[in-house]
Amino acid sequence: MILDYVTIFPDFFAPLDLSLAGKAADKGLVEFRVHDLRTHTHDRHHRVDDTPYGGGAGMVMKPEPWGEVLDELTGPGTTIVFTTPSGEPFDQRLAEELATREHLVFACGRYEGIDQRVIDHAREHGEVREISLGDYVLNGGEVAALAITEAVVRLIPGFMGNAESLVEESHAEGGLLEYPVYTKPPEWRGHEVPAVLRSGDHAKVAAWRHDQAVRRTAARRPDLLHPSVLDDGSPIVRAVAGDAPELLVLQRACWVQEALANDSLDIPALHESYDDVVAWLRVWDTWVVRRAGRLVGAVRGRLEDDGAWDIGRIMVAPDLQGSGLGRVLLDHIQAVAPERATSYVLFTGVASERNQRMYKKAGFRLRGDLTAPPGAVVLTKRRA
Ligand code: JFE
Repeated sequence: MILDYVTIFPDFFAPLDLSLAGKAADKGLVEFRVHDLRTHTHDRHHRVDDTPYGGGAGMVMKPEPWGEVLDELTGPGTTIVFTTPSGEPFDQRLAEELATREHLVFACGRYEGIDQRVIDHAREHGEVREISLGDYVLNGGEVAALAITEAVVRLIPGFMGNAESLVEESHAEGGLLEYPVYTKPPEWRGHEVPAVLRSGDHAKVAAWRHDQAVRRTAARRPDLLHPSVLDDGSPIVRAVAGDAPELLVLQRACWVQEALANDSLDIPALHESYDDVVAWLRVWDTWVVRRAGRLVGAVRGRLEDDGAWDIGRIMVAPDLQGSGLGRVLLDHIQAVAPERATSYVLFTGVASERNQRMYKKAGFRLRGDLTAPPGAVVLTKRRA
């Protein structure tokens, strides 16, 4: 990949020679080229700016030097990036897209920006992207170009050994911010590493990290959280005995749908009494989600003798079905499976297409070779 930078401050790009991007350049994966816009001026004062048409404060970058530089640098397959506060927001998805390009030209403006005709004209030179680093105002485009470069270059195959791990962790994987991380010593200046991380209980660690990620996300980036998981920061909690009445109501609502979809009333969850629910709550590891105080989702798991983590009773309130909450519950119950669990198993109706689609998407496979109750199918998944 070739990366060109056009600027009136070439010194801004000295960091490109440092460790991160510099290593990629040393490996020949990328080539950085910095160009001083002023070398494309032809007056004694090397002027790159002029007063704005229509009046107003500040200066605007004049088009002629930019025209020359675009003529010189661009060709077929060039993507021209104008960093600007009014561009499309830069994010991990956009970094991944730019990482696929062969040639990026970063046009870094200063003053009040660049004459609009330069951007319009650049479309005749290649693909044009106007990109904002974020909702704040910088003095020019250089810092934004550097940040974009760092995010893009680390995605190039071969960089930092990422060719092996083709699955690059995306920002906010699973829609959550990262959980906090710790290293030695176990106690530092009176602050202790959370005990659960030193417990050796992998299931507990996974559940704790998930909970931390959800709390952080709720506190800092509520926009990332699906409304269905927005309550108080710990959306999925262990069921208590007092949840039984609502669980009974919710499961009846959910399994009436299943009865209709499968044209059968022969479904245990439909016939259970309140006492039945109270009884199974005692022996299944059951988790519930509340939204505004209302129980809107639940799931249960139980370890079988053969090491299978039996997952069941995934239920979502009718108004939230299709919102992704079912998948959140399915992910959660897998994450909290005990260490001894070697596989996951679950049952659903033969005709419950939406359920089956979700389970398959989550890595479960239909098992025609295993016996299921009449009208049901069994799906399993090996534990990673
Ligand atoms: C330029 C400037 C007048 C900005 C209302 C060129 N995310 C992001 N923030 N700031 C930039 C990008 C950026 C990029 C290029 C730039 C800022 N300026 C300064 C002048 C109004 C502005 O925005 C000039």
